[in-house]
Amino acid sequence: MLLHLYFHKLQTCLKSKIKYNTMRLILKTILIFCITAACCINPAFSKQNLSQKVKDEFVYVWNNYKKYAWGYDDLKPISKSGSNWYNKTVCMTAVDAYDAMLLMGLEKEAKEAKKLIKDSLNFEIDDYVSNFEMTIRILGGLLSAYQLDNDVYFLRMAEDLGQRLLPAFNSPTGLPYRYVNLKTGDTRDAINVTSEIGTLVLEYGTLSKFSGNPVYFNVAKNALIGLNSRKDPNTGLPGLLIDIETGEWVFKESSISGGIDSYYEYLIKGAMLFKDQELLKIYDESKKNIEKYLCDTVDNRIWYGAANMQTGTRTRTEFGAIDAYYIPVLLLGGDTVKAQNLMKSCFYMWDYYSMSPEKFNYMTNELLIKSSELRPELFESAYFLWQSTQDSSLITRCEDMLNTIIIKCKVLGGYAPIADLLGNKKIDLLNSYFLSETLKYAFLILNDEPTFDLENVIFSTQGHLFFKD
Ligand code: DMJ
Repeated sequence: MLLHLYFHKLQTCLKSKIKYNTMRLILKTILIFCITAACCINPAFSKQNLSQKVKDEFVYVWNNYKKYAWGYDDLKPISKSGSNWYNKTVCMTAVDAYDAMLLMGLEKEAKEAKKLIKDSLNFEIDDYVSNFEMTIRILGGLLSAYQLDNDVYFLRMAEDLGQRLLPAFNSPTGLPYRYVNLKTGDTRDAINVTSEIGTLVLEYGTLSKFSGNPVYFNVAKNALIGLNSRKDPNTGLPGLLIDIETGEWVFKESSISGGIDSYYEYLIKGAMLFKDQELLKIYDESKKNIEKYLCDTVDNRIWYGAANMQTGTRTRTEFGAIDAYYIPVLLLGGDTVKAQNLMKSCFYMWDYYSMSPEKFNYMTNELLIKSSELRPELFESAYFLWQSTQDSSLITRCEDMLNTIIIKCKVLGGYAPIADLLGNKKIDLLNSYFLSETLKYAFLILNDEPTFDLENVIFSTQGHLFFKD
């Protein structure tokens, strides 16, 4: 019947010489109608195809990594090569992606990644590494791998890494140095970032749980408490940068954004994973201060800006892709309404630029940092919001977002982030979070048949899985 109608229309159009564009529009409408009808008749049809699509894109990236960057930390999708963060590889892409492979049931790829890790990962590296990045990506990846596939190798490697990172905490305040040499234990950079100090407790705490050595949990929790005790007594807000030798803030601007972000995330997630009332109390107080000093409403949309940590006065009205992380934080803290409102704002931002920009001014819509870096936070938020509300429009949204990134970022050597949303230039580096988070959360929301029971899981800031007791 439909086909008949279509051909009838086609004939009519040809006769009346309707332009090619009109024809395309009609054809597109019919196609959308057919797909929608097929999905309504069999909803499983749609979801199965969508989750398979995410898996296909994941495998596409992994195959390019194998071809052009095997053994390196990151894939460079434009120059079709690889690069390392330090003077030796830490197998970042493989370690970060491994649990996503297990979740997606990608057995062949998981075997390849595990072999690469076992053959090449060695922490005897005479270089200064970031305590934060090594923790969220490598320590988190290894511990998640251990919990999912029970191979004790992963735990042994996590313990080795944990031991090598520990000297970072040898400071007068107990707050960690930013960098530590994995071979010598030397440290550097006493000026550290709030999020980098406050985003360790999930991984360190889990290492304590499995190794039986409490030192890891203690140093990481101590860092969180240390940050809390140094918040401004007037506003209760933390700054962005602190001198960990003196305990003095050196950049006194507060926000929920990059540089502070996952500190808040680990207060609530740490409280939940370790049933820690002290962390919960700090989170609850923090939330009140955030609402009081950082939240703005513009045209019925809520945003979070930056403020002077001592006075609470607004310093910037900026928001960006990364800030959507606050939606799952709000959900975990029990504020579903606020989470839904912030989700609307984030979709507004995505729609305005056809992808989430790194930063824009929410008062003027001006683009401030023009790149769009294939970040996970919007998929992550949609997944957790869908979990708590079952709002199926979120699935449609994610499908659209997935299609957009396929169209805009897929290149011959993998996926490349956008350097400038107003132009065509791309960035020649695919961050490992694209596999460990972005595609993982896209898969989770678009998939119906989970391979693991995720009921008791807390996802780390890098998308790794930590099971509650
Ligand atoms: C990830 O590396 C982590 O989520 C980190 O905490 C900050 N955000 C990036 C992804 O955007």
